[in-house]
Amino acid sequence: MTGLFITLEGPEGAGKSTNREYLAEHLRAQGLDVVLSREPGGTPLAERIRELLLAPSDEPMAADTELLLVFAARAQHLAQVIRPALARGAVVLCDRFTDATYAYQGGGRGLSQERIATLESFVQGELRPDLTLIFDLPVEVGLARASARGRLDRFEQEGRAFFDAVRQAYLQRAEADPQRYRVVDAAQSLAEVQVQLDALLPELLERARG
Ligand code: Z5A
Repeated sequence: MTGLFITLEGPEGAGKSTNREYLAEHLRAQGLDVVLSREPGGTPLAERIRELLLAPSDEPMAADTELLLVFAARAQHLAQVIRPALARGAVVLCDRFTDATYAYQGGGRGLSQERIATLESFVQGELRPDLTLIFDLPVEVGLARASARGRLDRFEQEGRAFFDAVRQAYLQRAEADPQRYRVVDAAQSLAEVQVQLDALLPELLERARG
């Protein structure tokens, strides 16, 4: 039995965590086994790698170091959480996955798609998300929501051009593969965003039930 792997993507403050809970509640109400996770992180060891990635530091982190740390955390997460959950038939709802690598390390840092794709195949083999929801919103709206929370992490301290490139990378990926991606207008109110998700739920349920 194989489960369903759904990832939630988008820039900071897009509402991924909030809406992951919303979707989980609805899927569980239908009797489905739902596993919530996030990247970087999702296991104690991967969460320690997350701390390294997010903590502001006086020593600049090389872009390749960042890329390898992201995939190191992912390898652990896949081994401990994602693959076992999918193997028992669960729905995995994951806040960010490899699309974030293409968006942040590819779009934002300028690393080549080929280099990322090589690591993607090495770490994931054939595994890709079945469905990816991209919560899209203008950069300034997301940054305002993120900065309202207080201290900014290492990524949130980047400038406007970085986040523009991240957003464009996400939208290009969605455009290139409409089968896998659904773009949600995350600039709307939370209630309006959830109306958009309600419209996607029948498809999610159908796919989860195989
Ligand atoms: N990263 C990477 O570089 N490469 C990778 O491969 C991966 C990750 C996997 C950590 O991610 C960082 O890791 C991330 C990219 C990098 N960079 N940053 N920054 P993260 O997911 O932990 O960080 P985040 O995206 O900043 O999380 P976030 O700001 O919490 O975003 P969110 O989960 O999308 O939003 P939220 O927590 O649900 O909502 C944020 C606030 O907005 C909250 O107060 C909500 O109540 C509010 N909100 C949500 N929706 C709405 C609407 N519709 N209207 C008004 N207010 C709203």
